[in-house]
This record gives sequence, C-alpha cells and structure tokens, in this order.
Amino acid sequence: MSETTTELWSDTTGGFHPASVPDYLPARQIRELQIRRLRAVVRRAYDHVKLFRQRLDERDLLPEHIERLDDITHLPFTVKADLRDTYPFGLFASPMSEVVRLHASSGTTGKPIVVAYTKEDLEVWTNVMVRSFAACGLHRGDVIQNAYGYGLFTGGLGAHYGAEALGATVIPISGGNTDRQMMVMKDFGVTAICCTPSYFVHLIERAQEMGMNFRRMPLRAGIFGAEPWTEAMRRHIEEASGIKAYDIYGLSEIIGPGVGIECQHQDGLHIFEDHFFPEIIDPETGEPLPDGEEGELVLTTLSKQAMPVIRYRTRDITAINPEPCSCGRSLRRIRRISRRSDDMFIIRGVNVFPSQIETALLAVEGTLPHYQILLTREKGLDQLEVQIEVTAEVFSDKVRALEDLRRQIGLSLEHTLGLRVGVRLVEPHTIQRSEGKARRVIDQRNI
Ligand code: DLL
Repeated sequence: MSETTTELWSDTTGGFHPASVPDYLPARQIRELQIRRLRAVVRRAYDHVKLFRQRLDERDLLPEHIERLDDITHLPFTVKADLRDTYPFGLFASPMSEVVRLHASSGTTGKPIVVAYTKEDLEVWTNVMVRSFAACGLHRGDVIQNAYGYGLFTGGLGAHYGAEALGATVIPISGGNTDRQMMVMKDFGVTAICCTPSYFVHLIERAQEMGMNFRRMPLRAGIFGAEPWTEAMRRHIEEASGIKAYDIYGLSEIIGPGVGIECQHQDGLHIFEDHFFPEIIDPETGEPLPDGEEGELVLTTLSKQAMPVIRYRTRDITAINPEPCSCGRSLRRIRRISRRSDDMFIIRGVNVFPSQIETALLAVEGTLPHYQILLTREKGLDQLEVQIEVTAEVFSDKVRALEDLRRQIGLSLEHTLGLRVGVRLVEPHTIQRSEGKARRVIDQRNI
C-alpha cells in the first residue's frame, strides 16, 4: 500500500481498509488474475529452479502449455521432502543479491527447511497480513501485542510488518515470559493479541492466578493460529476471556501467516487467492476433489519471486466452501483446519486425530484445556492414554467426583473415537505449557 493511501485512510473505527480491495473483486476478475499470475510463476520456476524444470521436462510439459486454470492439475506436486533435499537454497528462483530475508522452519526431524523473500515478496506478505487484520476488524489505533515468536519462525515478523502497515501500534514482545506478557497487556492498553491458541489458554490461566480479569481490560480480539485448534477450544477461549478468537492460517513454505484468515463471521478461512491458489486433492490418489469435499489442501504461490512453490502438498486436511460469505468477500473459504494427514495415529485399527480428542475432552464439564496424548506399545499392542488436567476442586475430591469425571471423559472419548482409551486425570499444572506450538502427542512406541 502506498503512503498516500495510508494517509487517506484515517479511519480508526474499523471501516473499509483500502488494502482489502482485492478481497471483494468479482470472481471472474480474480480468475483472470490467477491465470495470468499462474502462467508467470510457472515460467519463472521453469526458468530458474532446476528441480521444477526437470519435472516438467520428464512430463514433456512446457510453461506455455498452461493456458487455463484447470491446467494446473497437469503440473507436478511439490512436497516437503523437496525442500529438505534441496537444502538450503536449491529452490530459490532469485539470485541471493535479491533475497532480502530468510526464514526457516525447524521441522521435527533433521535439517530445517529454508524459505526466501525478495523485497516484493515482503510487500505481498505485508499486504496479506494487513488484509488479515482488517478482516477481523482491527485498525489504526489498535494496540497489538505480538506474542508469536520472533526469529526464524515466520509468525513474529510476518504479523509484525502487517500490524505496522495497518497503522496499529505493535508491541513486539515475542513468545514466553508470561508474567511480563500480562503486565504489558494491562499497562499498555492492549486491544488485540497474536499468538498460538494454546499459549493464549496459558495466558488466561495465568491471568486468573494473578487476579486479572480480561473483561476489565480493553483486549477484544485474538489472532490465533500456527497450530490446529477446534471449535470447542474457541468456545473455551471466548467464554473464559470475553474476547473474539479468530483463526489465522499459513505455512512457511507458502509465505508464513496470512495465507488465509477468518472474517468477523468466523465461518471458515478466506484464502487470499489473488496470491495463493488453493486446490483440494484426495491424499491417496492425488486427484482433485470437488468443492465441499474434504481432502488435502494444495497451495500454489501465484506471485512469489524468491521461492515460487507450485502445487505444494500441505498435508493439512480441509474442504473448500464455495458458498458466498455474508461479509461480501469474494475470496473462497476453506473449513477450519483441525487436522493434518500426518498427525493421525492408528490404535487397534482405528484412525485417531488429536483434534477429535480435544473436542471430546472439552465437551465434559470440569476439565481444563490442558491435555496430552501418550502413545505406548505393550506386548505388541498400541495403547493410547489421554492425560487431562481437572480443576483443583475436582482433583481434591479424591473419591467420587474424580471417578465420575474419569468415567464421563472415557465415555465421551469412546463415543467420539469409537474406541476405549485410557484416561488419567491430573492436577492443574501437571502438563507442560507451551509458549508457541503445543506438543500434544508423546509417542513412545519407537516406530
Ligand atoms: O505456523 C505460520 C503461522 C504463523 C500461521 C502464525 C499462523 C500464525 P509453519 O511453522 O511452517 O508456519 O507451520 C505451518 O502449521 O501447515 C498447519 O499444519 C499448521 N497451522 C498453521 N496455522 C494453522 C491454523 C506457521 N490456523 C503448519 N489451523 C501448517 C490449523 C495451522 N493448523
């Protein structure tokens, strides 16, 4: 956004933000923009990225064969292993002299993946983050506490630049140091916070312990993402804190936060599809699935310069909702991403996702939103134990209440999973709190 536009936009009440214009373009115009950008990005990747060129050559495909949007399905997928195999800079399409920023995602195993940005890429990123904040009603005058981690993780700096360009006041506090977070939130008049939903749950808990009440503070919105969370968790957060909890989605490989966000209707994530083209595929066959059907989200960066990524298999499971949203944005929406294809585990032949466990647990009164899933193997059989904290009152009533609650949770889990699993109730503060992405599953099966 140019300086003049920022100056013209002096609205401090959350009125229309000029950066949001593309959110409302007629669908036909967005499709035209997408095909134009798709052709350019395929050409760029073909000319500058060896791996991509080899893959097109193997298929006898040339960039000029991409004429319509549907032709995208002829292009090869990119997977996480491609980023690892070409570590660190193998997928860059710009010379290092044009790369102005690197980020890296730690990953769970071995080498991290590295992603690059040119100056133009950072402008696009800032633009989608401004549109993200505007979509959930933030504006100039807001005081945004940015508790996403600053550093190689994309969350901190991604949200930072967007919030500044919005005209808000940014507090670059990064993650951790919970008591200082609480002090800053209170003393600086924070109106919105950015962090993982699990960290905010921890902040709610700490606020209660410190005798602070979010309802008596100006805080009104949280921009939560970087990890899967459920509607049940949103309800818990909104009820316990009185703020609006918005879901923001993104991944390093594509740009970082700002690939998509909920609007104030909180009904699915609008994808900024002028920059990121979404497809849903069957994760088994790789075939495209029609709108409304659940499958793996595949994303193509339409305007990235330094590291164009074509048909990236995110492993995130969702569906495209083609219904128009009441907010009037023409950007398509995807359903909340509550699971990844690779976070599923199979227990005695039944597929289980951590998000199902979260939903089942939070459906029972007396539980706290702090839990962990322990996987073990005994005599060749996989075992699943859910450990969940319960309120101090329940925990102190060692006999009846505790046993009743354990039974209720067991039933709720059995009903949701179709499987009987172990339940262990633990006292408050037993389970480690996260400052960033929560680690919910402890797998001790050695496989
Ligand atoms: O987590 C970028 C980000 C930062 C997004 C801050 C939102 C807010 P990565 O570390 O590369 O990037 O992790 C990306 O996290 O593929 C999803 O599996 C998961 N994820 C991110 N946002 C959400 C969300 C950042 N809102 C991976 N819901 C993605 C569910 C999410 N999963």
